[in-house]
Amino acid sequence: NHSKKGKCPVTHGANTEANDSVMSWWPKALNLDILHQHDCKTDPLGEDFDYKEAFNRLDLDAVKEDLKALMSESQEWWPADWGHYGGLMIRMAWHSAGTYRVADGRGGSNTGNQRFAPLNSWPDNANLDKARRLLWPIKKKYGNNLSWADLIILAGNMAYESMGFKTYGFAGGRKDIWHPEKDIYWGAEKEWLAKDRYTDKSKETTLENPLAAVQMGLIYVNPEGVDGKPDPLKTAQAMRVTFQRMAMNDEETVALTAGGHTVGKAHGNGDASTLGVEPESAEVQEQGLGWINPNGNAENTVTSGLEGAWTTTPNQWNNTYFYLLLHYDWWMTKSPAGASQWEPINIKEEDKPWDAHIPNKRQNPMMTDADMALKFDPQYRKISERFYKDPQYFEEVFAKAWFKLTHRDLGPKSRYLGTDVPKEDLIWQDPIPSVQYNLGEQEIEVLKEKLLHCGLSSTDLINTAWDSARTFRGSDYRGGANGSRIRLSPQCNWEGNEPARLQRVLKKLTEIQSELDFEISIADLIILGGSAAVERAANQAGVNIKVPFTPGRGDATAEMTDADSFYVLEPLHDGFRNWQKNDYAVKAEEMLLDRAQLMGLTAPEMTVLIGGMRVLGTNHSETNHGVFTERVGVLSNDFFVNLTDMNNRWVPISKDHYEIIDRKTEKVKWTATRVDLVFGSNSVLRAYAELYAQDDNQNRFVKDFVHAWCKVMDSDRYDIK
Ligand code: HEB
Repeated sequence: NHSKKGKCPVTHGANTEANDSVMSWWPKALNLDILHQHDCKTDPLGEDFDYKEAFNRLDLDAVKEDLKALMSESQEWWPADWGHYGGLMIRMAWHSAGTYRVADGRGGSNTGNQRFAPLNSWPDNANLDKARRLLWPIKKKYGNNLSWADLIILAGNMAYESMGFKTYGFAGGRKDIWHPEKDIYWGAEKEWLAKDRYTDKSKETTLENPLAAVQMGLIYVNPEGVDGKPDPLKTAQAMRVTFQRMAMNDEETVALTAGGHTVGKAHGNGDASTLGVEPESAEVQEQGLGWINPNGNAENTVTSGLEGAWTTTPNQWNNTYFYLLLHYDWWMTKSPAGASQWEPINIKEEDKPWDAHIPNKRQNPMMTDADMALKFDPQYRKISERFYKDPQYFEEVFAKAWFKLTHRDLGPKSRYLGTDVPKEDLIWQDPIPSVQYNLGEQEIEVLKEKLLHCGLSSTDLINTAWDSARTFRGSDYRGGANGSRIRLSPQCNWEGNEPARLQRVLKKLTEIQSELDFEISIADLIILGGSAAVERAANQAGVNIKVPFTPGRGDATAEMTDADSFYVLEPLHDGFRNWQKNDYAVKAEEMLLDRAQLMGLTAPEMTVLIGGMRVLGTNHSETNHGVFTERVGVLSNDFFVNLTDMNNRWVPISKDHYEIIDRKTEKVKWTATRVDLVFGSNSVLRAYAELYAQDDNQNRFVKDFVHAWCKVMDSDRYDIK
């Protein structure tokens, strides 16, 4: 596209535009960049910056007062509807949180990613650039102590508070990123609002997983109906699927939608086609704003294209949403911008909201197809009627659902910051009891000896530790070894956890625990056992190294565990243990990469872990794939030495399996999977494999393995970080 480059009078040799990446020649290559996003070079605050400390210095009450005041300080460049920015701020907060999906925990409000593409330019996020710009004076004032990510959610809360709704609480702790995420799969489409996310177009339930929005560029569902065709019953199905994908049940879905649309309005009083381009495409003079309206704003604002408020009093919290929805009949009509929307039949004059900008003029309220779904879908209807009759119950459910929506991806309560954290434990926070004991060096050494001579093999100890820790995902901070939920259903029955062996190990560990004259949790024992076995394996390789262990993990009970919400953490593959539950369309190495990214590993860490796990003999169901060594159990660099040895050749024997053959003798030496061989074939991974195969790097290999091992074991220890 850029023939202009050749003609450029000033030589420039850098690839300065996004699609000039050298890898665009090989679009199917593994994108290892996802392991190295948000590195220290993009972050101007540097590695020493501690957001936890910074946030704790913040005068949260002062910020809250400033935010409440801002709500009614209308700015000429973007006049507030009814003199109040509440609706706009709440929509911004909801769209920031609403990208979360349970399947992989990615998306959500915890990074401030709405500042960047693609989210800053999604059609559904139109005019939220104005909301963030309105907040800039507050961000500027409180600076590093208040991240954009936290500010966006807090602004939503303060919008509600300033309109008379008491929120359930607020926790800080969302650290900003400084460039667009590379890991999140938002869908394969190359076109906004395209229609190809369903394997079966007639079934809303066949929405491609993990996606939680029905079309590219939307947060959830199309407000004008599925594929833009109004049909509240169909829309209800699409809502059910998308809200479930973010862990919301029917009651929460009705509460959120109604509570959201109790305030604010939709904007479509004009011709949407005259709007300027989205922020990411806009000219420099627009200064990061998009969707510029040639007809000005205020009463002419165009956002979604729908036009009107939902209630009589759009800048006050009350129950009129359900009154209007259920009391009146509604008919299908078009907004001035031509969007499909529902309007009431024979509405009383005093039930109409005032115009948001023109004095003394009343307007019809409106409903989106999604609002009508709350009236026509039988299950939603029941809930709507209950909420209508019992406003206080509606408030309670909405307050908790809003808190969950805006905090779910922040992780467990131990990550929450600030004075407004609700005291109560909530089941979706995966609570873990804190422990009181403190173990000394001597007790730890005694325990290690016991564990190494209790009759369990090193493999038993290492695998159990690994399995209990590997569920961790940095996307929403769920999973991990703390809580030892591997003891509980459903985890103890997951095929990936080899239930029979797991039971044997847990039984032994419980025995050991009961014989001690001091306290230690099973969660700690599991990790200590694995780490002691790794230490022994390192020593057997001739490297004298200590594997650090930090006690303090608690044991959760079944009552503290929302068992139904754990299916998303089940490993369906684990490249580190060379295993796949089924045959998948996605290549094994891509699944490994996805997992490594969720675990927060770098490419060298992923590499060294694979090489180490193979020679330790940790494969699931004791297969020998990739175990390129004669000394199984010794933490040697043999995997890399043999993988890179040109005396061998590699022959495919089935879709995912290979034989390693001695070129001279033609004997089969070992077998391997794609996950093993990718470390010799991918040019970047091979570079790391060669590094660890080098004669001078055996010590480094062991040191790096131990470091990466501990990183995985401690990945959920927010109490010590
Ligand atoms: Fe909503 C607005 C849709 C949910 C909150 N939304 C809105 C609009 C639309 C919608 C279309 C308009 C925009 C403009 O401006 O134009 N939503 C929707 C849908 C759904 C929803 C489809 C699914 C069902 N929301 C929701 C939720 C929430 C909300 C959940 C929260 C909670 N929204 C909201 C608000 C608003 C809106 C607040 C207003 C804004 C302003 O005012 O500006």
